[in-house]
Amino acid sequence: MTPVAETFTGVDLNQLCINTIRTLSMDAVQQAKSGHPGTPMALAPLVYTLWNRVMRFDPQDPIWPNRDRFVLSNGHASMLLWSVLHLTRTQAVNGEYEKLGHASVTLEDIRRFRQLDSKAPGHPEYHWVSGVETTTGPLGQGVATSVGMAIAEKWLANRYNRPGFPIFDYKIYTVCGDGCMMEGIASEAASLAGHLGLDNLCWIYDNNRITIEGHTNIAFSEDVAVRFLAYGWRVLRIGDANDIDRIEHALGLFRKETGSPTLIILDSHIGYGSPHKQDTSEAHGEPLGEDEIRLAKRAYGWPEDAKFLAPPEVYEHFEDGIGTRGGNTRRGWTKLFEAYRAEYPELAAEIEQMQRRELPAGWDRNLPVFPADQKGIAGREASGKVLNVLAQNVPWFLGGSADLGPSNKTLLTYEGAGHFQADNPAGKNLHFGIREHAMGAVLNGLAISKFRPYGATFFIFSDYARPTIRLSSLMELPTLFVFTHDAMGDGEDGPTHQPVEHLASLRAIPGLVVLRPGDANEVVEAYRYIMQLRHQPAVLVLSRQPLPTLDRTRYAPATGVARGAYVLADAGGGHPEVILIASGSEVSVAVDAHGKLLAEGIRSRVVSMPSWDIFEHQTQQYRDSVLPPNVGARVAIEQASTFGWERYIGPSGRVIGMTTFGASAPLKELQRKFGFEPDRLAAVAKELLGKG
Ligand SMILES: Cc1ncc(C[n+]2csc(CCOP(=O)(O)OP(=O)(O)O)c2C)c(N)n1
Ligand SMILES: [Mg+2]
Repeated sequence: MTPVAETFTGVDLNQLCINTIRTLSMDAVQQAKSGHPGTPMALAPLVYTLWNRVMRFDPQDPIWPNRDRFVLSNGHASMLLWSVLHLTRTQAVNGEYEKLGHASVTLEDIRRFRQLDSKAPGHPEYHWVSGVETTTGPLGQGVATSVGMAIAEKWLANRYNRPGFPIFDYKIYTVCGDGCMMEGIASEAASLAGHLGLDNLCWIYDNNRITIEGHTNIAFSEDVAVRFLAYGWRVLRIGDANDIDRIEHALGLFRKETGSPTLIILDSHIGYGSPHKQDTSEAHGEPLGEDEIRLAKRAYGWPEDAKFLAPPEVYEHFEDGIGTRGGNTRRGWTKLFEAYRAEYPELAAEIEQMQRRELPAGWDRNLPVFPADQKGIAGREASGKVLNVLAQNVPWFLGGSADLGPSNKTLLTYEGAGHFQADNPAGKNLHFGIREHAMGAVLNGLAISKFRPYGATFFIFSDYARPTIRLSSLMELPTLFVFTHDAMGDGEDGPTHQPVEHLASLRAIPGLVVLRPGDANEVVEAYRYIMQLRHQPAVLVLSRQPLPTLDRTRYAPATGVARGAYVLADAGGGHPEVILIASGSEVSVAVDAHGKLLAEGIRSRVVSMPSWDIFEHQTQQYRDSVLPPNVGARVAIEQASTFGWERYIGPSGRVIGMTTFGASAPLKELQRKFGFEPDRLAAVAKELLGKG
């Protein structure tokens, strides 16, 4: 072992900690032969100051509800996070929120940076490493997600704090770089945060003027300060990223700010200390090289040949700083919470339930049951009724739309629902404005904060939220996306508004539950299923137009939704010769075709298949009972891309779906043009049976 105690006697402890973060980062990237050393070298003083002097975070309990949140939006600088989680000895917890009794990130993990199973992966991963507050890497996502976290804190403080009981008063600190500043999602999110006056939110912008292709002056010359002032933010500037007292001072100003979010612009030097690579894009994303690392270590006054050196004084200094402060604050809060529980037992119970992602008793009370009705009701209408029930039963179930509330039917209209604004943090209706991308990230930030949030737009514009849906699934968050105008139902609006490939592309996202219910009662059952998810996001795809409400005394109950696909109507005796598989608006088309086929003596079966994903998770036995392997004559019908249906129709089946974009015309004409009609379906079924 290196005789560290001697080596560093008399060295300033602040500097020792900062240089430990820097050198661990350089060594890890070098060892992995990949990664991003330059920004950790530059931002080590910031992260050190924020963690050790300012943040209220207890490394012993990284999920304590009132902790300050730290988001590393420039996720490529992940070594900053791995270093600080390691040096503060932050503890690991599992998905059930149990403490595991060991460190979240070990020195061995850092030695194995970016290797399989290491707790120091390439980018921060929420579901994988304790202490990571949100997954980052796709630039702009972290900053936008932090807006959701800030909305969450405002809502929680308003609902649960009582005189003398500041149960929630945490802050959100988000570090970002030029990349995040350039991404459109950051602009959407910053605009919303400024509008909402989220004074619990601080973004720290690493203004190093370097990205991968070189100096930012090749593509980015706007005045970021003026831009954020225009959004309604307070803007501070620190001219020297190594000045930790200034950094502490600026963070203190943020903590006192009321009425606006704060942007701190921090002028820094990427690759600080590296004689040949500082201020160059080479320092961004490749190892410095052994020789350059030696030179940088020399510049820091570090032993040139030491590798992965973490002096004991550094752990002690973090223990004396964030460890002590965080521990005291958390213990004080726990005592406060005990007193709060004695005085407000119901509110305390709510908080605890929410933290465990449980649903309150009676969460499904008063869910509607829709009577059979040939004229029926639109998916979005049924959804609106369900949302209004759930939001009353579950305090932390809330959401809104990207300006399409009246169309998506997502507005909460019951008395007292309210609208979330700067002056009404109690509101349950969120108004995202026309900002689908930020909406998705805000939902993620709310879900990370243990809310059950939903966000809505037209299904076609799921494209604008797709990166956030993907992250939702990667993070294993129970967010809900309510997408209406699911297919050709948008008729006259034409192909710009008619989704084609969207179902297929969302079905391809691992872990995402995609549901396209076939009638109003399937909508109710879809919500019932979704509400019980704790670690999976869901997408609800709903019709604009009325769909017949099926007579469930004649057909199988809608509870079959919980199995992804179920036999809705069958041939007498249960031995079909042909199977019609449908989702959403095509379910009633299939039911009609089934009637025609039965009348002609053809034994058909209708399978309603609202969710591939759920169906895939059923037993083989169940799946075979729905789609018997010996029945090869199968027709799937869905107003969407045919892509992927082969898996259910097999080699001898057919799909009635879309292979082109749609067209601008009334829905009836489109149904005729593209073949979404009972006669066409029945004809294809007969062709398959050789009876055409
Ligand atoms: C959405 C997205 N696009 C592209 C990338 C690839 N990428 C990773 S880092 C980076 C440059 C980021 O520059 P900056 O934020 O200034 O980081 P710095 O080099 O200063 O640390 C790019 C383009 C990404 N991670 N996410
Ligand atoms: Mg940069």
